[in-house]
Amino acid sequence: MKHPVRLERQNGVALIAIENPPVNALSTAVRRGILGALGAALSDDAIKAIVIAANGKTFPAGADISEFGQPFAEPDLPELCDLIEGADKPVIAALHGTVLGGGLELAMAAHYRIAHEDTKLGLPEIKLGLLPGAGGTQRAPRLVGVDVALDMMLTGAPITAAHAQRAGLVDGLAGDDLRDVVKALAAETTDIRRTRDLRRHLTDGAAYMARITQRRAALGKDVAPHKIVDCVEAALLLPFDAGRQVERTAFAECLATPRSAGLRHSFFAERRAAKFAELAHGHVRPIEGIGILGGGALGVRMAINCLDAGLPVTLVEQGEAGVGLVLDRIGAHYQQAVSAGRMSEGQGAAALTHLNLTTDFGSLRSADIIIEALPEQAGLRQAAFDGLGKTAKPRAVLATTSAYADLSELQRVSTRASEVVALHSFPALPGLDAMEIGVPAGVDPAAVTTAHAFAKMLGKLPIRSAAHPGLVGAYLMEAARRAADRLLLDGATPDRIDAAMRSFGMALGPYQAMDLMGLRQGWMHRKSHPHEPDPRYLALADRMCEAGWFGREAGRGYYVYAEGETHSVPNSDMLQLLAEERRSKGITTRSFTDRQMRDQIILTWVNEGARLVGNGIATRPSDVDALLVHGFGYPRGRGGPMQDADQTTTFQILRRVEILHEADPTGWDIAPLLRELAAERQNFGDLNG
Ligand code: T1G
Repeated sequence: MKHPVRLERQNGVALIAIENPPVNALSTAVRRGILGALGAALSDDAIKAIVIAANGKTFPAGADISEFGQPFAEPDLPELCDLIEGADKPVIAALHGTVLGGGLELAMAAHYRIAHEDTKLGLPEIKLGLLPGAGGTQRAPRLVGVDVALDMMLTGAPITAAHAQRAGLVDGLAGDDLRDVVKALAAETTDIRRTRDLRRHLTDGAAYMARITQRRAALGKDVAPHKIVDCVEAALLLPFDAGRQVERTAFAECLATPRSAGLRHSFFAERRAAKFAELAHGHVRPIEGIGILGGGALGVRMAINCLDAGLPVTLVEQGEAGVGLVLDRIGAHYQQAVSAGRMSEGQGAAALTHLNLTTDFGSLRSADIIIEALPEQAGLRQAAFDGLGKTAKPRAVLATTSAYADLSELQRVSTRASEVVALHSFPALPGLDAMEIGVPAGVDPAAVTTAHAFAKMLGKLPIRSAAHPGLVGAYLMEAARRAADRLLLDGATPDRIDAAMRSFGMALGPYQAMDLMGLRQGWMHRKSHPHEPDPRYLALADRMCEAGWFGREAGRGYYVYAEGETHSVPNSDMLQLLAEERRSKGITTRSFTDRQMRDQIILTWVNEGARLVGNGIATRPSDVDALLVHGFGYPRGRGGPMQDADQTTTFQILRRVEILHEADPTGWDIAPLLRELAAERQNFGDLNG
């Protein structure tokens, strides 16, 4: 392994150059390298000043997050920062890229900072449930004052180099000649300005404390924000070293919280999920035009996503009236965006100029990706793919939005087996940015990488599943529905279950989510894939669909959605059907606590996730987590159900599932992988490599 830190000497200036791609994270090896180079430079009488810089795309973007939770290795970053600050020769940091977290803390410990004009600087530790633990809570207030310091730490949002200069975080800006500018500056610098000694932002104690009090009053219940304010308060009230001790203790407390573990798990789960195996050898084809077949809710939403990403769209809908309706819906979306100030009139008009609405199926022939967004109607999708196989240009990616479609059948009818994938989005709610890409056997890697690139262009998190048939999201939703339905059968109600899951932190409860995504798809799937006879099967969703209660788009599902109303109310007719179902099965109802309902659903996801990983539909447990967080609104700070399960042991999880199985054998088909991991005393995290 190439040494991650190099020391160069020139004209009395030592350059400590960090090289640890991709983001120069301050791993143990990098910290050791900096320590060694610093020691050599300080002991070399020919060296008058020191520059710390980094090669590659950025100055260190933080401590190495993958090292947290592992046995600690010297030198620790706070001590290294203290040594840099304590150097008896001027130390200047040359900043570029995204200087974040521990990387910015290292820079703040230098005596001066010069940044490339495009640099972004931030303290995003709060996004990991942490706080700047290498002196940042003590140095930032001394450099930029209590307001900017707290803004940076409590929001985690980066600031521009120009803002940083105005605030006093950097001393100067440079262009692409940054390295030379800093070396020249170092050659003429003799003064040593230690951040710990700066007092100008600490002189008005009353004003400082007023800001501390004001910020503290606005905090929620999470630990890290309170600890950040405590540390910044200590920067005023205590000597520097004492303040650093307060910070050290506070950092350890944050690191130990399940929330931080969950957020750090999510950070890597999202990046792991997006690294499809095909990226290593498939190339991305040009994506210049998108074809969409079907102008229902899914097709309209997909068209808007594409237009917002600047992609020209040809959308085919049946009949002039249908085309007119689609234009009204898309036009209304942009009208609303303009009136809400989210875009200008010109932007709205420009988006619509990239939209070609037509009834002509043949207009899809030029599209690079064609997305079928048709309703779940027997035979409709097959006919569409038969037509696409005859119409689409060679090597056009043919995608269905369906989570239930049998992709191998679509490969067959289209005669384009190497180009067929699924592209499934989730309810249009904040944070639900997953796009599940279903990849059947025999697909060209270039088709997969092109679909992956398309998802990223839409700002989605691509998550791969080996469609079998049906996607991971569909199986997880069906599993949650089955588990929740058994609670309904025994006495719970949809609104109680939904409320329990929302109080757990889910964006939506399962029945709200089903109403939002529509009940028809699942119903059509169940009709075409009859389940094993099960005396405890609740036919409620099927009967609702027979009555046309398909969910939100039909105005009625588990809830009734009154026109123009912002909130929905439970569908009393559905509750009648539920009561009939219970009577027909001779059920004596019982009550459930929120915790019982929540555990039943989460354990279902853990068991189903284990089944999906075990049979290869999901690539790894953390993909199941990423899908539930970014597709279903599972609280990101918990990491996902598989991560939650790893807070105990698979042995204990198996025991709890076995107890549920004993009480309701047809409701629990224990995943073999869960048994294997429990027997091996392994956890799901062991499979996330
Ligand atoms: N540690 C380890 N790996 C990291 C990393 C980090 N800090 N940041 C990124 N990576 C990996 C990432 O997993 C991926 O790996 C690759 O780099 C590219 O990342 C003591 C406690 C810098 C804006 O929170 O915000 O310092 O998938 O896909 O879109 O006070 O990465 O290629 O194997 O995101 O160009 C504080 C987190 C840490 C910054 C680049 N720092 N990183 O975005 O690439 S805690 C952060 C980011 C800390 C101190 C505290 C982004 C980025 P792989 P990427 P990108």
